[in-house]
Amino acid sequence: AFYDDKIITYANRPIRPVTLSQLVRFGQPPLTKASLRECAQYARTELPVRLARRVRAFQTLPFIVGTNPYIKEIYKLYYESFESLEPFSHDRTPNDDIEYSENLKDLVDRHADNIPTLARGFLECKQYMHAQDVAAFLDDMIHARIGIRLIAEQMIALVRQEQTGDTTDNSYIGIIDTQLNPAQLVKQCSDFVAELCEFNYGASPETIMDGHTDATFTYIPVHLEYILTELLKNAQRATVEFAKKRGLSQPPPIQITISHGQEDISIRIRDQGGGVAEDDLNQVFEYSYTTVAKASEDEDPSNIFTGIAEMAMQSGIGGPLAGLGFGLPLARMYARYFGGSFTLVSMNGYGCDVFLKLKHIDQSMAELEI
Ligand code: W6P
Repeated sequence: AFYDDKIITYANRPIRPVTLSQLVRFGQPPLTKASLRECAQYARTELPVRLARRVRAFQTLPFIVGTNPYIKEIYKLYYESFESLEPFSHDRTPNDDIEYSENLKDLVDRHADNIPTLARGFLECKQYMHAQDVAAFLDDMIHARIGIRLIAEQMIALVRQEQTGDTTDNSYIGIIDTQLNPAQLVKQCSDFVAELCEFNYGASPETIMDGHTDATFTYIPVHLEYILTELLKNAQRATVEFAKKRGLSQPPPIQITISHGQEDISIRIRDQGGGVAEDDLNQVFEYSYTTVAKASEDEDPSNIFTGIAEMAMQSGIGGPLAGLGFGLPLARMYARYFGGSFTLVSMNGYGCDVFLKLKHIDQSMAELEI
């Protein structure tokens, strides 16, 4: 096809990593034509490169895997997205930001279910690929997807900001919050998870918070929201199940400590859910695409995993993946995306500590290659 050569050309161009501070600078109020132009110019040249690289990644899969309907569907989606966005990279002085932004919205929507679809595809191709190769492909794909969506959504948000003339003194710059209060988001996420936990188990643990609960930093709320929801879901579920097993009338509380340091914001989530056996510790971060693919077929309403996934989907939080075997690897990928980390420490027979560390934006962390 006509676009095959173009895809090779674009895919061979280097990625230009985006930094949080760059994204913030683009949208620094007052939003000027020039800064919108700068962001648009970056998106217009960068997205085709990133999409072309995704197309190429699919082309490296074993031939038979590429014939799988689910895999092929996502491959075609990337190919078509490249075709629809590539023309926008040519104009030197484009005046079609609104049309471009509509295209990006379409891209974001159409790619919404990529990961469960890919999971389904790879499940059917198990006999043709090693699990490590699938995991490497998924790591690369999911990492790239985060970046593509970040650039697209920032552009969409800035165009909307310009359209609505919204220059109110809110703390948002596009999809970035310059005054994100982690304690507040922890509260919001733990209330949400507790409700689902209550619904599935008839009980939920209390959340106790201490440390620097007034701290604020610059971050992407939807990323932190995803990470926290995922971690809290695991912590609450383990706590309630372990309390039942021990015949406790009340599940013990989850303790959360927030600290605001020179370079990072740290969040420690401490549960008394019995901990994770040594042999299972590594597995916690492995893609379990079996569960993702299966969940939509046979949903067990008594299972908090599927229950939460279903409700999270309806409320728009977490998406269709929540708690389905992709949850923790994805949460860790979000944490690492801008140089953060999270570590799970098990106190066997008692509970788990999760240490989440996120860099302040002023350290100008760039998205990291994996
Ligand atoms: C557990 C297992 C787990 C995973 C992630 C976060 C917290 C917890 N607690 O027992």
